Amino acid sequence: MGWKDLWQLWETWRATSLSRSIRFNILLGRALLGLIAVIFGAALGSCSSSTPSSQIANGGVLSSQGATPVNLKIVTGKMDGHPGWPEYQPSNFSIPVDKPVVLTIVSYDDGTAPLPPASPWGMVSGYNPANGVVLGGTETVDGNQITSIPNSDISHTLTVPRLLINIPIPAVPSGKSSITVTYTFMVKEKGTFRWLCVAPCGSGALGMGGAMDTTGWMTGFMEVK
Ligand SMILES: [Cu+2]
Repeated sequence: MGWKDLWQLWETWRATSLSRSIRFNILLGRALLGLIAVIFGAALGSCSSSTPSSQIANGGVLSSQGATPVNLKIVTGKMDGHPGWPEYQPSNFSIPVDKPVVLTIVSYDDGTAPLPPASPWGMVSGYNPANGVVLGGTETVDGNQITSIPNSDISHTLTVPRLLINIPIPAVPSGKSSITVTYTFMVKEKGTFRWLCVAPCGSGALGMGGAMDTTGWMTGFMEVK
């Protein structure tokens, strides 16, 4: 055995032990990743189990049973003493975080503020995994469950852009003095979220001025706490 052979032997041994240690490290890495995945999965599991599964059915529609009631009304400009300025009362409201809420909106407004035919704001929505809204998706109008209102029948909306919440409110039909809309949802993130009406119910040529343009009338804040 000459120097070259010894050198060759050393190189071979080094190469195999090196690749062994790399292989070992990869295995160790995989085992650690697996362990992290298991722990993370368990944590996620325990988080989602804080929401009773019986409250979420039909792809996320919450049951209104046991939900916290929050009541709003929409009055006309005549009623609030500012003709042409319809108003949400109250315009600032709060809801509990991570709990089902039934929002009831009683509107006395029989005027429409039609949306353009292609507008998506006639559809009820309320699902945004990024912000943790658990739903929405349907609303009731005088007790009937619906998922959209024809754009030509819209009077107002309560829209929370950051949470992808959209609650269309139809005009009060003739022969009735009010219309009642309910919307059941849950927000899993604390914060102060601006809501607004997206139907052109204000003043000016486009209907976007006045009440539409003024916080406290057709726009305000929902606090989740
Ligand atoms: Cu409005």
